[in-house]
Amino acid sequence: ITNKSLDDQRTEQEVPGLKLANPAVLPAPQKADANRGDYPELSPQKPAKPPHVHRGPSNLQIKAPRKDTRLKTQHDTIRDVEELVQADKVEKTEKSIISWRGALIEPDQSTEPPSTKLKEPERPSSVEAEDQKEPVPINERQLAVIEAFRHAWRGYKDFAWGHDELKPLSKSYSEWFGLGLTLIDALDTMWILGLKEEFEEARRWVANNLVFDKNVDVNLFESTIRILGGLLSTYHLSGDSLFLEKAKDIGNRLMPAFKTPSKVPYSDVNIGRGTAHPPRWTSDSTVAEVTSIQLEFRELSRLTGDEKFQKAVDEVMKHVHTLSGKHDGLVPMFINTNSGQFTHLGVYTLGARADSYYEYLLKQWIQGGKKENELLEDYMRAIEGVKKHLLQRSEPKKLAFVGELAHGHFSAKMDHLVCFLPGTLALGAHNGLAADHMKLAETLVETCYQMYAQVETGLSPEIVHFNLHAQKGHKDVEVKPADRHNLLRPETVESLFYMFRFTGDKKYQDWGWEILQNFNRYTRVPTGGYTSINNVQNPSNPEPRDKMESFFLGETLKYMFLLFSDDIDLINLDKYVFNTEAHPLPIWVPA
Ligand code: DMJ
Repeated sequence: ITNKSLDDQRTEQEVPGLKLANPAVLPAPQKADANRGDYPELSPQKPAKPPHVHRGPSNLQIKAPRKDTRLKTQHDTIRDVEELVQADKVEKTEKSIISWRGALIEPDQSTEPPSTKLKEPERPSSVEAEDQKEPVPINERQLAVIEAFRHAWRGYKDFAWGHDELKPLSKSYSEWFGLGLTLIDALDTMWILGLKEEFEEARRWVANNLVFDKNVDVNLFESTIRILGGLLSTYHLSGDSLFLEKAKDIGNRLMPAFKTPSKVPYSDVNIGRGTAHPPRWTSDSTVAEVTSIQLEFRELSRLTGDEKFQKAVDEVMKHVHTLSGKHDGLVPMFINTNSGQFTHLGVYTLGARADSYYEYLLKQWIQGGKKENELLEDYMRAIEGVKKHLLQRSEPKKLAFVGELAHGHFSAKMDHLVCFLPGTLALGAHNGLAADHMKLAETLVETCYQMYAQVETGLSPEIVHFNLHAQKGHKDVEVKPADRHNLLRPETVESLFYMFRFTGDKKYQDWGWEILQNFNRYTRVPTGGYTSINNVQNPSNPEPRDKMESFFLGETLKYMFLLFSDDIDLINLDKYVFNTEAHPLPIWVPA
């Protein structure tokens, strides 16, 4: 989620079949991550190798298709959820969490499909070694993703080149930071999809036109996950030091955000002036925002050998770890930059303003080689909190969903953003965490899919409300008029990707394929680009919003491409961890 307001939209109607909607109002906030304790010493990476940009994308080697796991029946699913909900009622004490420590890493609990568990001869993991592999043939669904990407890119190139976001209907652009956001967010996607020409052209823009010395306010979280994250992952994939230089530059310019009385960063930084400030109306920051910048800053320290980046973000995590105001590991949505305390206590969600806090707890733990116990503890405790307070079942299909808690009252509301959770749970289970996390992931990803399948266009709204009581003629999923927009978000496809990687069950690919087709049906603009829409319930007029978010290229299409691939070495999840904007960063101690 973003805090930005929508730019004024031009009302010119140029695209047959797509009608411009009234200016829409976007809901506000973002996501975040977690607490941390002791962290491994900074171990600066070896000096970067000479650039090898001319190498083709590392689309690795052909693997035997994995065995599909048994397809779960609806009955199995209901039983699993019942078990989980029951288990929640069983008292969960601090003790049980602590006892997980050390007992957690059980390779036998790994969710890797059987074929990948067979030990292969050790292969060197370096990028150079990947170079020598035969490229994997691209399958038809992946080709369809490439075609979609090219279509989106054409719109961006023709009407928004070098600007932040394409407005595909008005054939123009909008600026948020004025930093070519879509182009930077899309760099590693082009690399992974093998779009060499497009990549080289975008690289030239970065080399010649990307300048951070600008009097402009940027949001710390957004620019970290999209720009810093995008540059770092592109550096790793391409080996081109240009991207590391740019990453260092933006990283340094973001540092003033941490100069606050509490060291909890401000939300906004002027990257030209070196000043930072909170939003105009408050001195609070969003919890998710201040706790979901860690993967990127930690990696920047490792690459540069300059520990200031990691120190700053670690301080935030250590501080959040000790804070009171959590509810069985669940965190409030706001934190004050002066006092360092949580504010607006009593509201707990896995959606906007808290989401990536949970995601980054697990991912930092993985990034750092599974040594930082406080991160793991906080993650495990939070998932227990989710099960105890937020997990419910809908009627009539008894879909498991994650609702919200406000001052003791449960609300059956779920943001699409929450659909990152099945993927994160599956990633944790793959890394040896509790096996019931994988069960929960399976049930929740089914729900996220139903948030698409039960809606008229087959596209999910931004927010759904689940029915808790069976009513004749009512579906599980209800949509309020204010929530029926779709911003081309990635979370469900992201989770489908993880689920497919870890189970080999092709139903996840099929679900993703349906979603891609519905994006093509309802959001594709014939003259180039894709657009957010205002009404997922009206197939005859989905009311295009005239905006293509950068994460559609950075995340949604990338996860689609990876989902449709049977090659587990195409961004191997034992070597890379994706930041919350789908930019893969290396795991420091790969499995
Ligand atoms: C992206 O910027 C990131 O995934 C973020 O974590 C949440 N919002 C968007 C996508 O929905």
